[in-house]
Amino acid sequence: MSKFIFTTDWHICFHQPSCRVDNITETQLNKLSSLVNICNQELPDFIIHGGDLFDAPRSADPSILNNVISILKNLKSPFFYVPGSHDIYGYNLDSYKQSFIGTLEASGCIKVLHDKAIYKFPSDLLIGVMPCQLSNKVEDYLGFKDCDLIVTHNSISDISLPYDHILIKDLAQYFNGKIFLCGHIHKPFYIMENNNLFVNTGPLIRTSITEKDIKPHVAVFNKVNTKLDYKDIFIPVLDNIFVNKNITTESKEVTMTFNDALKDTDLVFNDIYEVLDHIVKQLNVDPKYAEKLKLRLETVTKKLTK
Ligand SMILES: [Mn+2]
Repeated sequence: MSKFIFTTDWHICFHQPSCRVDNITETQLNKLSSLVNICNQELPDFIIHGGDLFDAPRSADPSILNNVISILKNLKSPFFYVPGSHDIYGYNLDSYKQSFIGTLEASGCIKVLHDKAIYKFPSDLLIGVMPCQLSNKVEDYLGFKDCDLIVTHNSISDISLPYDHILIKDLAQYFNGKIFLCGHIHKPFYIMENNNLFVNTGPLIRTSITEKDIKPHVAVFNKVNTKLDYKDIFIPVLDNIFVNKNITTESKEVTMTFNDALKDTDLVFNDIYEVLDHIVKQLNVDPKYAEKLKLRLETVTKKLTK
């Protein structure tokens, strides 16, 4: 029997996100304490984190890091960590050592699983680890066929995305009875495909207006032989923390997401408006803001083509 908790994409940030009106430092430390309490009540054999613990590799001000360390030191279960895209510089996975994640590892709070490899875990579970940026191809996962769990910080999605990703249906056909713990895409899901369970718990700290409706939670798994039970435990959140009626701020957030989504795309579009339409649909952007973006794009296009 084994019991474990999956959590991912905490995105603890060093600056106040423009879309939130609470005191983010205070809120995120409270949230982290709630999460640690939940873990200590559940007492899993281990906790596994899917990456992006902080929103950026490091900050000049280490105060939040010290607070995070003192909270995580209270955890009663071992805490394993798979590096995410926000934990490293450029595409250099080794650079996590210079990030706050490296300091957390040195403090003994977390154990970083930094290589693409198979690890033997408490309760004899075999875990295949795919840290960030290492793969967006199904073939790269085939070495994990004997694993019980696969943890990844690459884009695994049920719908096609405007950047590199693997579709769940393409990956699932090579596996049977596995659990895929997915980070990176801030979209919570439980999806069964070909007798495999794909899980993403989404972010803990919502740093963008597009994440407003996400309910932060951890996933608790109980595996007895081949029988698997799982449940979500929700982290308490404050009400009304998002800026309302501030079109400028909200459209700025959407524009930032838009810029991110444009990176590394290999889709073909006939013009910039098709790109916009595609992203607006993928991200479920409110039509009001989509219209605002379109107007902005028209203004820029006019200026550039003068
Ligand atoms: Mn992330």
